Amino acid sequence: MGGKGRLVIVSNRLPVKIEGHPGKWKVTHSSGGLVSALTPVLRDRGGIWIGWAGTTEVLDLKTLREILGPASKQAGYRIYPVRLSREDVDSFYHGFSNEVIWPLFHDLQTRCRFEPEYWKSYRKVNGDFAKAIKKHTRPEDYVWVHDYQMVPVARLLRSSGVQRNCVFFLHIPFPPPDIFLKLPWREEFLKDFLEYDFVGFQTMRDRRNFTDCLKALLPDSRVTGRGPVATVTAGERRVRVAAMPISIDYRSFRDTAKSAKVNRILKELKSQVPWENIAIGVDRLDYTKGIPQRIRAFGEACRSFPELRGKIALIQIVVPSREDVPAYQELREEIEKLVSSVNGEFSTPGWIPIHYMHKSVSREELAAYYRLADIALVTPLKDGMNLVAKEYCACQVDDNGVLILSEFAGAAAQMHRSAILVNSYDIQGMADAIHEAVQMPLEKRKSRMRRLRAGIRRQNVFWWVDNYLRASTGKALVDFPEASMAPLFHALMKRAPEASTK
Ligand code: GDG
Repeated sequence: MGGKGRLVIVSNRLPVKIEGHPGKWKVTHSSGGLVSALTPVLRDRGGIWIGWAGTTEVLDLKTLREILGPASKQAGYRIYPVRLSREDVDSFYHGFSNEVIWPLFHDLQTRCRFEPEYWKSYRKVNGDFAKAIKKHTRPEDYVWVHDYQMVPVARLLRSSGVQRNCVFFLHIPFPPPDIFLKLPWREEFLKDFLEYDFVGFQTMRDRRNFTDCLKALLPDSRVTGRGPVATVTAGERRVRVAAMPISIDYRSFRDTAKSAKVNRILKELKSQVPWENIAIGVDRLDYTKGIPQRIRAFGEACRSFPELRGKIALIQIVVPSREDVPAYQELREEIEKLVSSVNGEFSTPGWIPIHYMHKSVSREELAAYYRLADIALVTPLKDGMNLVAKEYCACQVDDNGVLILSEFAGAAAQMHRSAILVNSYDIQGMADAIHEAVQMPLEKRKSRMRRLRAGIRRQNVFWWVDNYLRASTGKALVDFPEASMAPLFHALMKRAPEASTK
């Protein structure tokens, strides 16, 4: 790593997306965990973000840059778009990424469609990303590639004769061998990971699954070292593999939650949903998030514990996602049927058990909902991390809330001691957990929430990126004299004393 290297983030989606039509282009923020986690980091330190702007309209690069220019200026870092055609989006994005890797890596292999065309398109689009990296970066830059849509980038870059410091982070879980081995292109895909200098996973479980797959498919590979960072040797490749749980900008969520604007929204919400116990669910529309199971569990809680009726409400926010994929449309219909069935069974004049919203809310509204909720239901069937669990806690400025957390979320590895852990497939178990949360004495709620918040405050997103940089480059942040590093360094310094105070 040279001292002049810039941070280059590469991900399928840019943090902004282009919508509209010629003459009326609109640039909006994209949502999702990766963007939520990385935006504060680049905003603080500058750098480059390379990705797709979410439109398949045939726009030349000059026009694309013109549309994105103001957003890039405002963001404080450079945004370089990669163009994708409609066919690319169908086969690479909806196809290989979301109908093969996404379900397979969330242990839902029966949802996979192993189409050979998808694989070809996946590699072609990754080749396009490799070309963009070649064009916009310098040899001393630090290229940080993100997530399952972009695995072959390092190999394709290398095979085109370009040398870069390339590291990778997988935001989703890595499956165990009995599931991974079903992938028709398993060996090549696994070898793609080994083309990076450093590969980060969310949890030790994911890293172990990865090294178990290596042992199964590449018997001459060796894993050495214990602790969060180990070394894999396979043929001529030596790659460090690590468990590095992602986090949130704790301070920003906490401050938003305390702001006058959020207090105003909260006051209004309290008058609209006056029940003693409010539970909240916030998820992208996705079958991995366990939304139908959660709604059934909430109905079961109303059935099994009649004393809850009239006293508890669930607010379920479902953010539209992958709307043109039939499986997601079916999921939406399933959720809406379940909501109306529970509401039909239990509503009384003046009380509706489930308040369902299929829309995205502003960050302030989100913080107000988090504050309003006495209980968070974070119950994915499987999740790399789940940032909602951490955001909910950061916004509990009165230390009041109870977190009900799926044992299959990566977040459980860090939060299991002070959350109520559930098996998100166990409807009765989740209903019992809701009852337990309602009954939990205030002091117990507070001491658990304080512990959860202290953990996230310490291990926030800046801690994550600092750790990642140290582990992947072998240098501390202060060893990078590049000016663009300074803002992050200052951000870290500002945050350091806070860890010991509140
Ligand atoms: C992937 C992995 C991993 C949601 N609704 C609204 C809104 N959101 C924001 C949340 C949160 C983000 O979206 C969702 O993050 P998750 O972590 O829950 O999930 P994925 O999108 O699936 O992300 C996941 C993550 O990457 C990071 O590594 O944790 O496991 O699957 O930040 O707040 N934000 C606003 N309005 C909404 O309506 N403003």
